Amino acid sequence: MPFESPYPPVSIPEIDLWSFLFERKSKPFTDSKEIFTDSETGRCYTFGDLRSASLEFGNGIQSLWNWQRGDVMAFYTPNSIDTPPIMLGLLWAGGISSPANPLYTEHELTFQLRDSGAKAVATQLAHLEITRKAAKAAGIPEDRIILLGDQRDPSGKFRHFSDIQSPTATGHKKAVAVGAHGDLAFLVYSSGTTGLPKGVCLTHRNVIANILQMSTVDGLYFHPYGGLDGKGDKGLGITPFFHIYGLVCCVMAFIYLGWELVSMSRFDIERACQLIEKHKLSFAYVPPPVILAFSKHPVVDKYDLTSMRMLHSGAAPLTPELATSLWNRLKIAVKQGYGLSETSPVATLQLPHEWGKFMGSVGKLLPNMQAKLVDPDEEKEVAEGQPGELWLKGPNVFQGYLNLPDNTAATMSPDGYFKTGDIFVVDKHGNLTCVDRLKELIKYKGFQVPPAELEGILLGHSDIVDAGVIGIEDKEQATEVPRAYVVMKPGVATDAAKGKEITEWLASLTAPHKKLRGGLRFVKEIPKSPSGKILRRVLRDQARQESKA
Ligand code: 4UW
Repeated sequence: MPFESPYPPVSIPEIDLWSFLFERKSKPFTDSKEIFTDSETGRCYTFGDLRSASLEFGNGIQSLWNWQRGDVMAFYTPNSIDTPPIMLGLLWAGGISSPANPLYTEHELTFQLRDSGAKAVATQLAHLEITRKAAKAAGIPEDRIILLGDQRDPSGKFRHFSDIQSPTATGHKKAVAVGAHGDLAFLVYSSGTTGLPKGVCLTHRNVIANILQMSTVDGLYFHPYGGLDGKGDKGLGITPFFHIYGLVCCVMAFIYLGWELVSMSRFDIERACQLIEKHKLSFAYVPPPVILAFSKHPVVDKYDLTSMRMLHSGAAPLTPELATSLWNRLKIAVKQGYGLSETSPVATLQLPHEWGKFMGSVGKLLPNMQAKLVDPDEEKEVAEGQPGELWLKGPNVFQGYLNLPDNTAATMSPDGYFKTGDIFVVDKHGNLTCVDRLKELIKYKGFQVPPAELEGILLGHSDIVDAGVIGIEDKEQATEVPRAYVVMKPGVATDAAKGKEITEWLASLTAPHKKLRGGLRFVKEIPKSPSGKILRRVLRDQARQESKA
């Protein structure tokens, strides 16, 4: 039998995301509430600033570029407090936001710009060179590249977003379709269960639903307007805004809740501790390696972190040992959540007060969601207590992969469930625990590394005839790391120098999180099924044997 969320359903308004955030009839904070603060300069957007800055930007792109409903803008930038107002202005003007990892190479960015059909890119001065090259390759004119952040282009050629903002008087908010299959708000990239990155289509309704679903559950303990001083929580903004986790949980939900986020453009444990002490930060959404840093790094002892009442871990597995070690050291509790780009992203959350009771669990299904645990071969529900692939249904489930109907069909069941590719067990209280991953994906510190993408690049090397990539566990760093198995052309060297050469060559073509940190192994053949599919499980077993030896 499918199981339901134990929480009462939330009602999801038929409205666009901009109006949902900025036109609420009543909210428990004022327009002068600080929402995004830059950790380095102290520059800040209040709720009122966000509203007006986004209106001015939306208005600007309508008058300057004749921005149309459905036009996509890409974001290629580290965390910046300017990202939220630009994105929301874009939504106001009917646009769709497609964020990309700012460490992407030119090749990776070009792929996303082309695939998403982006008509403009927002970036920062330090990323301008790659942006220019990728935009050129994707046919985006140079005057559609805009800068954000504190640095302007000294040559004056590339406009800062503030030069585009114009007074709101002439603007027209674009009417977007808001129903169950309404207009898209975000186009984020994920490899899903197999293959290369794909555009995950998320509507305004998907995102609004997820903000409401997650804030209802977190609100049971983290009363939105509670926090340390009765003014709401103050969060550490280290989770990337370009990933669905940061984009929805840190950017959009913080605006909705009226919480303040102190934004960091890159993670540094000492700087994070300084900011917690200085701003008396009380909460953060983070991936497990950040929990590891807080629980193990010696520098943490120098700072007063007592304001931090809880951390939330998501995007990759968190072991009970790690949660316990943080508690023992700092008396900071860690609750866990689980989700995917395809579920906007949050699907389950641990109740804050249950973090210690059901350690290792990712909590219960969010309101308005249903789930099944299914035997992936038989496509039948597993017996009670048995592990099975998690299939999900709910208003936060995506619309499909952009222009890929076959991939979309393969990931949806005939009765409308989304197949996550993750294996779970569920206990009698409805607590879900992730026990394995069925799909190909590797997660390095919460970032996706699609094995098929690395295999494709490796096969492009003139000395390589076959390749298979898997993730192996790196316990010290609390993450998986990619490892490649390669078959070389006859007569080509298979020594350490050759391994280093290929590893470095691959690294030059990909973002740093895709580096072969788990090493490269020369093999005689890649194990394959009769249909030619790489048997990754065989490679994983080999890796396990090797680590035991
Ligand atoms: N345990 C084990 C987990 C977990 C996990 C995700 O890059 P994507 O598409 O999406 C994300 C979403 C992050 C996220 C979800 C829900 C949540 O509460 C939260 O904190 C607020 C963050 O990373 O990758 C999706 C894949 O990542 C793995 C899993 O394999 C999933 O299919 N994953 N969370 N707690 N694995």
